[in-house]
Amino acid sequence: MKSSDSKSRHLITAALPYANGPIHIGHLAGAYLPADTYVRYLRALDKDVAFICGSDEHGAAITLRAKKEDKSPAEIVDKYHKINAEAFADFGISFDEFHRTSAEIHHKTAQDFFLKLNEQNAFEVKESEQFYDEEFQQFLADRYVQGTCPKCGYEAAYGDQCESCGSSLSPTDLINPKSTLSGKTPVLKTTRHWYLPMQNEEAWLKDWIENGKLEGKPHHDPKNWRKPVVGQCKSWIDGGLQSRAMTRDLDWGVKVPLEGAEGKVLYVWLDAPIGYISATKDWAEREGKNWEDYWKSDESRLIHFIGKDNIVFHCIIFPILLKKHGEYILPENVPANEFLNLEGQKISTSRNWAVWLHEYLEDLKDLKHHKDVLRYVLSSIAPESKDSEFTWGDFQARNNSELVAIYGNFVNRVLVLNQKYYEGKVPEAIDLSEYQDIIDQMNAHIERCSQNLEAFRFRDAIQDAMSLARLGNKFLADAEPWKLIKTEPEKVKTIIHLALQIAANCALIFEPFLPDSSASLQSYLHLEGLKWKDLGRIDLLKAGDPVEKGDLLFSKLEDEVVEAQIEKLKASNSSKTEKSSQSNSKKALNMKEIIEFEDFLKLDLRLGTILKAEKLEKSNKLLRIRVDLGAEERTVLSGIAKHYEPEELIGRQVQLVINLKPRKIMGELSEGMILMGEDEDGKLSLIGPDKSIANGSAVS
Ligand code: B3M
Ligand code: ZN
Repeated sequence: MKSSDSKSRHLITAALPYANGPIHIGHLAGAYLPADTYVRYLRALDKDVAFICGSDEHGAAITLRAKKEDKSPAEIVDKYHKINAEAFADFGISFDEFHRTSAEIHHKTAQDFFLKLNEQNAFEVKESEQFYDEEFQQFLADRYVQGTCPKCGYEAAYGDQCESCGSSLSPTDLINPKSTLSGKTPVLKTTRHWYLPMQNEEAWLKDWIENGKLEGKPHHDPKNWRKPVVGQCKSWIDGGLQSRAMTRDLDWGVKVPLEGAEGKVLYVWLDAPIGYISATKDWAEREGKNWEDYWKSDESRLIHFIGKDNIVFHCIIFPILLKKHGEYILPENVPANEFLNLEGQKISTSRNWAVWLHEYLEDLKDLKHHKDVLRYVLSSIAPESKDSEFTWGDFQARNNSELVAIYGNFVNRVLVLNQKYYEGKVPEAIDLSEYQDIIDQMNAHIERCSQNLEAFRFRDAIQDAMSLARLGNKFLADAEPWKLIKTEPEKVKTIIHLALQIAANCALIFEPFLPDSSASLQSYLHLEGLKWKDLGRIDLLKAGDPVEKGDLLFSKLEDEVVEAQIEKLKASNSSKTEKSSQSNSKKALNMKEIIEFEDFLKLDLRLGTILKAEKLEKSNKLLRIRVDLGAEERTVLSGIAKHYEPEELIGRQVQLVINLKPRKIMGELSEGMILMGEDEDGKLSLIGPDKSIANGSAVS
């Protein structure tokens, strides 16, 4: 039996993105695009589906962002919730609900859930010493502490996780911990929290993950889970689970609804997954449905689409909470994706190394069906079994040589020929028997596509759909109806008839993947109300039915557009490098040997103003520079001709070493050295004073 037939209701969730920044292609490829494709497939199967998502508006990710933007957390979540909700809607991610965890119904749902667990004694209340920032008078949970990772030595690891090696950490594991609020070393202070003793749950979790069994009964087929997901879970369980605090000392979040817990909120990773439940309630109320049919019934299947960094929360912690609560179903599958890299580097928000969805939608809007193009590329390179890579060159190639040259070309050709030969009316099929092999191949591609969708293999599934378009394109090219139209008009009718049926099948099979272009094609063909079960039919169009000539489905992407995107990426990245190289203290400094203070004092450093600068005829590197040092003027030769035009330098104040032994360079005497900053790529930059200061003043 197909997994989609095993239950009558489908609850599909996509990770709630933090409302602390915009959505980029990594997020899309990780969770939202595969989820949307799957949901569209289920709807085409006429299934009862709830597609649930929303903004995650709590946790340190939000409060730290607020601090950075000098806004309140509420302003931050309002801003990014709006941006992201709009970008998802514009892109055609077809959520039934895009909720937010700041909603009242969510606070209530999360608190009730917590209370029920507390009544069942699911938590241990423990006192422990935690980091505290005395200056800000705040406990420092998770991302509020940074320090050196004890596992890999990365110096900017967070208190909950090292982003370099992926280890999960406690703040007190960090070497040389610093508060991210004050930058100071925190002190330890006693506090009380509610802990989930996860070590007590290992046995059933192991049976559930490894054998797909729950309380001895089959729950899901473990073979359907992705290997990296099962692998990560197993290594967590085998490494031994520990008690994890489910509350935090923070003033932003869902308040712990207990006496004596003032100033405490629920841990964001307790509250956020419950967000799926509150969002479902909100949707059900609006749609006149019963939310419990989706969360508490054996007739419902729960599927979580996430990125790999969320695996432990969705496969271990949330299932423990759901099971302890007692009334909820557990996920049937968690098809987590690996990471998408961009042009050879990790996507990074802080370095602005990303393709932002809202910017893509604007920048590429002249490209025909540009949303579908991004969907096509991201599905084709989906990081399902390992990390994958987005490059603009590959994006262009897939648009031009697949969408334009194969699918678009096929559809356009058959529609134009049909217009030309039959005034846009579907011709009769005189004898299809000669083409049985084509029909068989068509059905094979459709069958494979369905199987791949059932197994969450979107990368293969979209290629099956493209194989159908390729089949149509090749069929038309090989049959060459334009050569036969005079001599064998009956045969040409059959060819065009069959090609139109293949185009109609393309319009259906591509719908979950490329909804916009599919809708255009369906409108050209006047197809309405067809479903996935209609795929494979060769009577989707009847002889005599009118069809339009339509527009080209896709357009060529020119080099300039691609180059502009690459430039944009590099430019925004380099404007941030200054910051990132400071925070990325991991990079070796390659420091020279230690010197004595006396050695340093030997240098005579002064400030001077450039009076004159000119190129040296014999050199393309050197400039001859005349500098005013107050009491005297000097001529210095400096190797900055490639970095500055002489005119730019006049009037600039610079730092010089004035007691360097005069040197002859290319026959001319240089009486000092101008100090310069030099980056990794050898780019030079003058180092002037912050305010103007008398020429000849000492630098020390
Ligand atoms: N907001 C983490 C993330 O964006 C988190 C997911 C919550 S899903 C319940 O990676
Ligand atoms: Zn590490």
